[in-house]
Amino acid sequence: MGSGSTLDIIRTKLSLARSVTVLTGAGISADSGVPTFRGTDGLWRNFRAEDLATPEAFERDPRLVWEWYNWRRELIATKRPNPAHDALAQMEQRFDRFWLITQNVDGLHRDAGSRKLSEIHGNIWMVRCTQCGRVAENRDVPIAILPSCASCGELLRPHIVWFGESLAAEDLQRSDAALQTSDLCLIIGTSGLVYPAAGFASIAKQAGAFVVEINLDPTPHSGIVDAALQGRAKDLVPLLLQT
Ligand code: BV8
Ligand code: ZN
Repeated sequence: MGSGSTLDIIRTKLSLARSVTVLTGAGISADSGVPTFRGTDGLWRNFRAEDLATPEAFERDPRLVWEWYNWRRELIATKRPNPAHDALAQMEQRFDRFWLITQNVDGLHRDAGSRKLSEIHGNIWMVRCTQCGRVAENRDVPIAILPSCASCGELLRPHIVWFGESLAAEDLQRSDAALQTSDLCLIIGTSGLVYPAAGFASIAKQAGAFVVEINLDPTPHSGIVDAALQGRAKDLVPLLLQT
């Protein structure tokens, strides 16, 4: 099917939907200038996210991990939501039952005005004490290395879910509830490689949702989705809202 008819089908599904769930990944922020993880710009000093975003890496070399996060904080601090983020914030207003699940830690959905939102991998502007567990917002760019807790003085870590760490139970429950009850599920800008998020499209599909993938390239999801639009999120997502 040409993308024209596919787009019409998706628009019709959206106009009839009573409950919409959206999952986003780094691809939606690529158009804001935030590097994706597995694209050509996914490396930093020849490390990969899987090497640095782990409790073991932080245990071994907290300075190196904080330097990586400082590099990303400095970069993300200058980035703004793009029309795809804006369109999803508008979509939230149009449906009584809408939920946005993001794997991104850049905070751009929140900046765009999204509130019905689960940041399932955390947020780069939040820090957590390794000792007393206190969570606080910290927007220092750069953050002093090594940062210490205002309450107990112990070492702070990013309040981000690393590989091998569990997602927050509340985020998992809220995401599952949304996926189980949605009749339309949009999967935008994710390579579908990282679990449990990579399994979310199947959950929605099994629950009877019409599942749509928006991505530059085919992904492991492509085999199970009901419709796919190939292209940039900033160009395609706003088109969904045009009647
Ligand atoms: C868990 C925070 C269980 C870091 C992230 C072996 C050892 C240890 C663990 C595992 C293992 N094997 C499997 C696992 C589980 C592991 C996992 O799935 N690993 C993968 C690599 C195989 N998962 C976990 O560890 C998770 N926890 O399973 O816990 C458990 C249970 C009980 C007890 C203990 C543990 C935790 C996963 C969270 C990891 N943290 N981020 C940080 O960001 O600082 S994941 C990281 O990848 C980011 O969050 C990112 O969002 C996420 C996924 O990547 P994508 O968002 O998809 O981005 P990517 O670059 O890959 O793709 C971009 C896509 O966009 C592409 O498709 C591209 O085509 C497209 N695109 C590009 N430009 C555009 C576009 N599309 C549209 N428009 C454009 N312009
Ligand atoms: Zn503390």
